Amino acid sequence: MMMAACGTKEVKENTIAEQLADRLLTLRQNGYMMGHQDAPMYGVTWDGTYRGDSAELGKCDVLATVGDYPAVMGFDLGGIELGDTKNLDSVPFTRIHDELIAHHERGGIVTVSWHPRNPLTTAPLGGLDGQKFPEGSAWDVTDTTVVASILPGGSQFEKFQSWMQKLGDFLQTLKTKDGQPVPIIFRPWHENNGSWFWWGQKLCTDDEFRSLWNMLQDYLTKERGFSNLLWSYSPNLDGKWTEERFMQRYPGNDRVTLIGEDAYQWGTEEDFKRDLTADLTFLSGFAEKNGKLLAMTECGLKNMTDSTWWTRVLKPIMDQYPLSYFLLWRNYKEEYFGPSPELPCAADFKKLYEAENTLFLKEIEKIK
Ligand code: BMA
Repeated sequence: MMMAACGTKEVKENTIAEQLADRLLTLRQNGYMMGHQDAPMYGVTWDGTYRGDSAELGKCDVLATVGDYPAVMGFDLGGIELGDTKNLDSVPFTRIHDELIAHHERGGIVTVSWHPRNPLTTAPLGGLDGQKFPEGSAWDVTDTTVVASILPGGSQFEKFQSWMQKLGDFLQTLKTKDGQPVPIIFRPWHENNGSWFWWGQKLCTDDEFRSLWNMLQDYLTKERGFSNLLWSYSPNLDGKWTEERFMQRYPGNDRVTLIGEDAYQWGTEEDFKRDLTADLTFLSGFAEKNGKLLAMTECGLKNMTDSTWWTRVLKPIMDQYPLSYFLLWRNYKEEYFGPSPELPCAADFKKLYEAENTLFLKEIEKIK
């Protein structure tokens, strides 16, 4: 944070992340934003991850469905830690770089997650570019000492330091044409109350988890000086939060600006509604009490098996809470969570688009 002298008064200059938080607060007065993971990279019927294929540049399933871009776009940096050229979903990092900056420059908001490989079990040189779910991926939970192994004194400490460095090197390149760092909602160590990632609930102690969070945050903010990252803490849909349980791994009010959760309907509609309502009631109360922003950091119904799900199930619940945004997960041909013009759910998505309180790019681009 910079302090500039102005006459006798000290005037505080907001960091880029603080400016983003202010913008999110302003935008929230108009409703909540629609977000989509990997929106400009590929869709249900197309793959634009090949840089040479210029016909696919700027393409986006949400755009094709409603004529507007999502307000928020999400990107994942899994694979950057080993210097891969493509992320775990086969998206070239050069492309992530370009699309992320392009979305910021068109007035949108960007969020970044990270599925780093398992530092203890990954092969010495890592997997192939774009490869995932081998042994050694973020989902490799065969060993419960991984987090301990990368903390100071652990056997993989040096290795993980170099992984953080590679992450930092990539983040460093995310600048506008005039050299300004892009404001980013940064969302590491997500879904940590589940046990499917090596940083999950049963894979480390509360203290180890907090040390992991702090090590990455202190490295990026203190050592590397990133002041454009708005830190987001996003566990998974739980259904049974109590303040005591939530606090066990919450990194702390001084370390988090936005809280939210990843909430998919994997089971019945009834269970989903009940759990999401319970969680958002708890999280919104916590956010209000602690001065935090609130979001559905990931959500969706896989392959839209119910074509009215957005306006019938999701929206009525979201309408009750002061959310900044909801981010539908990626549209991949085998696994899609967003709309596409030829799908039955396109009609429902248009209704979502037309609702007054849902914000897409055109409704936020002028509000800086
Ligand atoms: C998961 C799935 C995977 C993907 C990962 C990271 O939820 O969509 O296919 O690799 O997210 O994007």
